[in-house]
Amino acid sequence: MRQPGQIIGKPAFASVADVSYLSVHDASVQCTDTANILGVIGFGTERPDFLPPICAFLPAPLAPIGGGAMLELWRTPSPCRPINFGPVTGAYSDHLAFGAITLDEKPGLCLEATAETAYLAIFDFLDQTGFSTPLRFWNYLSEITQETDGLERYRRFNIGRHRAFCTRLQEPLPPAASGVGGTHGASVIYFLAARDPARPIENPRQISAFAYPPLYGPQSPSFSRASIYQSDSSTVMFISGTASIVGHESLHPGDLNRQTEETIANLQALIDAAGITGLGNWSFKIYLRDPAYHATVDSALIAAFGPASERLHLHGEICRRELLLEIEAFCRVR
Ligand code: 3EB
Repeated sequence: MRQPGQIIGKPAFASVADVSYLSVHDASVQCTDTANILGVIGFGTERPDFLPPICAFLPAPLAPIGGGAMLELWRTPSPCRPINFGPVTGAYSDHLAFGAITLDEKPGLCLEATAETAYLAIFDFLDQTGFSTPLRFWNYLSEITQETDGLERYRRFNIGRHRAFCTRLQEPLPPAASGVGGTHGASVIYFLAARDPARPIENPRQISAFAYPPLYGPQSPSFSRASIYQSDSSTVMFISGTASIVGHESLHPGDLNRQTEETIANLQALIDAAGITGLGNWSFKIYLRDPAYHATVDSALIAAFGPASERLHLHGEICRRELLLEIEAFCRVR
């Protein structure tokens, strides 16, 4: 029999943080106790009715593919409390904090400045809460590949993020992240943070993103390819947004099947590089330039990781025009 609070299809052990991708209905059925909700992200929905106003909620500018609205739910084994600081809204429990911010893009202000201001506010939140180490960032930017005054918005974002990291990031390497273009609405950033750092992991098949040559913009993107976070009770792996890039080059432009294979080879390389055994259930978020790619990518992921993995497909713009998809992952380690 299912225990209260146990997540269907998931192991009964309590991971330091756990994610679920659920329809609004399934989430309302499962979340009879909302005390353990660290944060919720809405795809194709505003705050759902079942979620108490004190729970941290962020509507994301990406639409789910293949059905109705979806929620990304981060839960922890211990109770969560809300915490807001400046423009950052979030929550924390024993080991982790969650936070979210919507970028305030004012006319006449460049995205470098807006991104730097947002990240500085995030670092203020981290300092204030004592969860001073960011573990994982999600960056969803509107019109990500659009040029303004001769420079692409993603490249401008990289400049602003880097400036904030230079002055405030305490770790020598940037955390894992995803960077994807939204299809509607304002740009947002959300994150998980801890009191102690994760172990960053790079992909031997790829040049580190933070070492990309200037071909991809005046400032390379600040993120690690993956990380392992170990608390006293459990270990989890975060894999950053991963695409069909080998070295620093995009491979197989326009070829969905081969980009999917290359992306899965990169995910596999990161898992191998992590050198850990006992990897448990996988959760994947799949960002697709065209919703029609859904079936191809989903069956390739099932073939590689099994049908028990959790998969959320989202319609988003990838930050390089030639890339058709990007996949991120979260894994509980036994
Ligand atoms: C890449 O490998 C693809 O800017 O935070 C992936 C993950 C990508 C994170 C980011 C960008 C970011 O360069 C794009």
